[in-house]
Amino acid sequence: MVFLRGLSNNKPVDLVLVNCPMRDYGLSPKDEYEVLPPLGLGIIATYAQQAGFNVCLIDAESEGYGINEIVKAIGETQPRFVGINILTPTRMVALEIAKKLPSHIHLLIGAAHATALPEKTVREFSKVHKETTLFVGEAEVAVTKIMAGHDRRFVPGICWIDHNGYQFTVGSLQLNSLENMPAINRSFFANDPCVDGKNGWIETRIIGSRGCPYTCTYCAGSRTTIGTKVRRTPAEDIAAEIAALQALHGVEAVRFVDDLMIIDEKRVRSIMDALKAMGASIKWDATGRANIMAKFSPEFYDYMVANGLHEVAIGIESGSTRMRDVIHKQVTETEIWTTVKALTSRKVKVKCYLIVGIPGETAEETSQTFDLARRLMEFGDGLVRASIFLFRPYPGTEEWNKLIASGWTEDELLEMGASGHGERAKHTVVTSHQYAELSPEVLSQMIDDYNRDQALFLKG
Ligand code: B12
Repeated sequence: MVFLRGLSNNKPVDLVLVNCPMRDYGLSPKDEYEVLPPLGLGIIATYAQQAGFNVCLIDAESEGYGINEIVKAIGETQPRFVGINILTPTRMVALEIAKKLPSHIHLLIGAAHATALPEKTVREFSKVHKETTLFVGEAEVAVTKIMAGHDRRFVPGICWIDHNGYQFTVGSLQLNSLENMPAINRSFFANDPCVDGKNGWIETRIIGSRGCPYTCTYCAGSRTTIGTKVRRTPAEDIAAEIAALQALHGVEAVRFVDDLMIIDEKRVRSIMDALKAMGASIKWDATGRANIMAKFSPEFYDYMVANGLHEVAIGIESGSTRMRDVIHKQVTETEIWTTVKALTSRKVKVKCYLIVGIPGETAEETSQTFDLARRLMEFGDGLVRASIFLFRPYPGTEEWNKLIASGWTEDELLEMGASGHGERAKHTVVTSHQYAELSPEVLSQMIDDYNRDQALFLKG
C-alpha cells in the first residue's frame, strides 16, 4: 500500500508530489538505510496547501516504492497535477514514472538536475508526457501560481514545449528572504519527526538557510539556488518551529541540513539564544566547515556543547592537498585536525565526507584520501565516522564544465549505472565512466573495504 502523506480525503486531489526513488524498488526491495525527508517537496506542499489546494506527498525513496505502485496510486487518486523532483541519479526512474502517467495529468518537474539542464530535461520529459512544465530553481511560489491557473507565459523561471517548440520565461521567483515563511507541515513526511535509530531520541530535520558562499567545483548546491546568495531563516522562526515540534511530537533533537549551518559564531549564538528564550532545550547536529571551525575559541566550543551540540558533519573531500586545491575546497589538513580535535576532545561526534575518483586524481592521491579517513577514524576513538563517495559529475558544476571542455558529451556524463560496482551500488547510483587514474570498479571495491573496516572498528 502506498501512503499519500498529508492528503485530505474529503476533497478532490489537486497535486501529488513524488520524491523520486533511487531505483525501482518494485524490482528489488530497498535496503534498510536512513533517508532524510525531502524538505524541498515539503515546502512546495506547504505553500500549495496554504493556498487552499489538496496536496499529498509520496516519499517513494523513504518508503521503498516501485514505479508501478507509484503510478497505480496516482491513477487511483486522479490528481490534476503530479510533481516529481529530478536529481541527476534519479532522472531515469523519474522518466519511467512520467511515461506511465495518465495523459490528462499536468506534470510538474524541478530540483537540481532540472535546474541545471532545463531545456534538455523538459524535452526528454515532454517526449514521454506531453503536458509537462519544468521549474528552474526554487519553486514554491511558481508551482502555486501554475496550480492557481496563471498563464505560463507570465510566470518567471519556467519552461515547457508546445507546438512552437521550446518555450521559457525569464527571471525567477526565488525567495529573496526567508522571513515570514510558513513552517513545513510535517504531516507530508513519512519519517519526520522520527526516532533516531542510533541514539533513540526523537529527531527532526530543518533547513535553516539556503545557499552557500563557497564555490566547490563538484557541488551542484549553488546551482539549485541560482547563485550562491545565502539567505537565512530568522533565528526566532527556527526556534519557534523547534519549540512547536517539541510540544507536538516531543522532539528532543534537531539535525540542521543547511549547506552550511555553522557559518559563523554570531549565527549559531542567535539560534541557541532564541531557543533558550523559548525554553526549548535540544541536542543538535549541524553542517560545518573546517576552515571556519578551526578559528573558533575554546570558549565558543564549550558554549556549543553546553547548548546541546552532538555531531558536526564536515566536508573533507580529499586527503591530497593538490586535489583539495583543484576542487576549491579552501580547507587545509591542519584546519581539519584542529577542528576534529576540538570537537572530539569535547565528546562531540564528527561525520566526515570524502570523495574519490575526482577527475585527474592519481592513484597516490586516492590512497592519501583513504589514509586520511583511516587516521581520523582511529584518532577519534569511535567519535569520528567517514563516508567516502565515488565522484559523479553533476550538471552546472565546474567539474562538469571542465569535463565537457575536455571532450566528454553531456549524454556520456549522464550515463550512470546502478549495478556492477560493488556493495555501494545497492543504495546509490554510480558513475559509469572513469575520470581518475583508478577505475570506478577499483574505487568501489576500496570504498567497500573501507566501510567494512570502519564498521569493525566502530563495533570493537
Ligand atoms: C538535504 C539534501 C539531501 C537529503 C534530502 C533530499 C531531498 N529529496 O530533499 C538527502 C540526504 C536524503 C539527500 C539525498 C540525495 N541527494 Co541531496 N542534497 C541535499 C541538500 C544538501 C539540500 C537540499 C535541500 O533541502 N535544500 C533546501 C530546499 C528548500 O531546496 P531544494 O530541495 O532544492 O528544493 C527547491 C527546488 O530545488 C525546487 N524543487 C525541489 N523539488 C522539486 C520538485 C518539483 C516538482 C518542482 C517543481 C520543484 C522542486 O523547489 C524547492 C523549493 O524551493 C542539497 C544541496 C543543495 N543546496 O541543494 C543536496 C543535493 C540536492 N543532493 C544531491 C544528490 C545527488 C542526492 C542523492 C541523489 C545522493 C545519492 N544518494 O546518490 C540523494 C537522492 C535521494 C532522493 N531521492 O531524494 C545533489 C543533486 C545534484 C544533482 N544534479 O542531482 C545536491 C545538489 C548536492 C550535490 N551533490 O551537489 N539529499
